[in-house]
Amino acid sequence: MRIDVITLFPDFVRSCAAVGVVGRAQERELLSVTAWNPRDFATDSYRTVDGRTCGGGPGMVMLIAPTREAIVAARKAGSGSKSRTIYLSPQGSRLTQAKVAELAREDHLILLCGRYEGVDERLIAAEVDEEISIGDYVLSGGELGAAVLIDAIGRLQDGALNDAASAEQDSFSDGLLDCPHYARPMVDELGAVPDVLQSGNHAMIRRWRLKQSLGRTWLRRPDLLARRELGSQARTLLEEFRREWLAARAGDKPEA
Ligand code: 4GX
Repeated sequence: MRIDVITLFPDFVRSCAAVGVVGRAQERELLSVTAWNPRDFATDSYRTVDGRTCGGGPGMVMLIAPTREAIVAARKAGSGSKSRTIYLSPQGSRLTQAKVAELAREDHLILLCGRYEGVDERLIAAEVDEEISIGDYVLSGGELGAAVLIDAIGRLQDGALNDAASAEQDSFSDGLLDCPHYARPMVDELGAVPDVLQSGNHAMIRRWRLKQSLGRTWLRRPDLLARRELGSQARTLLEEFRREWLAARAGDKPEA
């Protein structure tokens, strides 16, 4: 997969994409991230990339011409494959793991990062296929959003994770939060690893993990459970978790 990023801070995007799982995916040629700077496409001697907002008021807007030339260059660089152009902005639809999985199947993405008050609306109308927001807060530019997308998409490329099963076990891949994880020592001054994980009974371990996932989702993200139909085993496990959790909470209360 090819990802081109249109940004006034190409070094930041390159360095984000150079580390960890995504950096390794690039080394394995599963993914290639290229950053393009509109400033390199500006034609005046000041290499201007922004202008005052029309109608007055504070703030600057990224100019059509140099930004568009950068997009055109990125499209040409991905010769042949049709590309999908995404603008990172708080006005976009909220990013989900389902959207990440969908984008991970594309051959060529172009990510447009706005600075200042954003990009001229006419460029968005003409060149952007879709607006995505990484969350309901305001960043100073789209680069962190692009980095989030590259990371989440990059790790889903076939061969990027050393253990392919780990992608399937992620939080959200099945709409539930992840279960707790432990490593040796089995007993530490901070406590012991739950007995079931030491039992070697893999059916029991699977059952315990699903129960923990359901319980944590119920406690921390009930909105995720509300959107989803639970099977009969899951309902039983969640009921068991709830009963134990309520009993433990009652036991903690001094007046109980
Ligand atoms: N998820 N930002 C874009 C420029 C801008 C300003 C106004 C459109 C209109 C963000 C987010 C985000 C800050 C990126 C403003 N664009 N990006 N930038 N939340 O906050 O993706």
